[in-house]
Amino acid sequence: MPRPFPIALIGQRFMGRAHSNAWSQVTKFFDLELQPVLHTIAARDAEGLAPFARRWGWLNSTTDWKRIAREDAIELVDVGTPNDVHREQALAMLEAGKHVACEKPLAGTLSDARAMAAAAKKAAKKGVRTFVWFNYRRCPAVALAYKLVREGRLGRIRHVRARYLQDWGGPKTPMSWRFQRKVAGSGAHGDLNAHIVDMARFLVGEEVSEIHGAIERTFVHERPIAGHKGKKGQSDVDDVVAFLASFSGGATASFEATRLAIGHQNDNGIELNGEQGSLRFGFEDMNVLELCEAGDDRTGGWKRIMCTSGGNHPYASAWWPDAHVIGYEHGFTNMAADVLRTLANVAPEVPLPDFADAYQTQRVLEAALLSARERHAIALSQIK
Ligand code: SOE
Repeated sequence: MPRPFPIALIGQRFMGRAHSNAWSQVTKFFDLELQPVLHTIAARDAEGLAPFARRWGWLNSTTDWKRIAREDAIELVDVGTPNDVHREQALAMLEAGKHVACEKPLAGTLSDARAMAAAAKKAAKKGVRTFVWFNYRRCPAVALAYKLVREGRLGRIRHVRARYLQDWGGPKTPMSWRFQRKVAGSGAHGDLNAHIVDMARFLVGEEVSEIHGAIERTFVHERPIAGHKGKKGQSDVDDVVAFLASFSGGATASFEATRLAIGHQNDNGIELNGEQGSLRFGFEDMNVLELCEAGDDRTGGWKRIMCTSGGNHPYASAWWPDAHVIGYEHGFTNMAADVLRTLANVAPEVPLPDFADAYQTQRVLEAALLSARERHAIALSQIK
């Protein structure tokens, strides 16, 4: 019989919904030792809080997130808020001895991320764990790619080509926290390059050693303010950051994140080229992994793997029969399962990023911005 495991969530917008769904669904599909109890939801919007709690099954709600730290029954706190409050909220909960699962990026700034990683290291001495919601690692196709690379199916990795292209950031898109540097820290860079840098590090199994050059650009400098006809606000973050990098084992890498690529709605994609083969993944076809293995055989070429067969593909056995595909939400539920497995000392299907891991991604993001602003290469050894 699973043990009740009271949790709290801070944030009731997009990630509040995605995480509430994951916590409320996970034990319907995974057999786990811990049964999440949706104890408390905290958010600023008092008016929307009670309906949100009712809809998702949160037992309590509050507009004062700090109360959660004082609630002894709560064992894990899920931080689903904008980047500028990740540090304050995570540190408060770690100091209260609670496990913390924080949305990506770890923080909006390197200094905040560094403080979070340090607090996590201290809390770990008391058995407190941290996690970061890099949810795309838990697409079955990405998890399979991880296993294939670990098995050596591609051989040494030579090239990584990663992109995260969206097109919702045009001039008609109203101001939001995502366009304010003081809240988000950066624009498409911290929001989207965070995902593909994490994924590249996760799949290659190495750290980025150098940024050879980068470009940071803002095309849309002002945006309408919703509800205030004719008024505009300043967007002071990047709309695109692209950069070239090397991994410690010598692989070359390219990363591009933009919110202005018309026609690409959520095009999170990566391709790895190794000595023995290549693989490629594109989230807009998220159940498929493509593999091309070297060989002289005339019948070679790209193989299209539908990653939905339980037993063959990670996480697939929790869901539906072959080719009854899953979606964006299921990656979060797969991650909730791995968080609960980890907290019950059961190994997750693929590694879970903690604050220390996510801090390495944050260092790469910072190095890329420095390279763009100073117009020269940056060695990661320069970024502490
Ligand atoms: C940006 O629009 C965004 O919501 C990211 O913040 C998420 O991390 C990504 O999964 C979907 O797009």
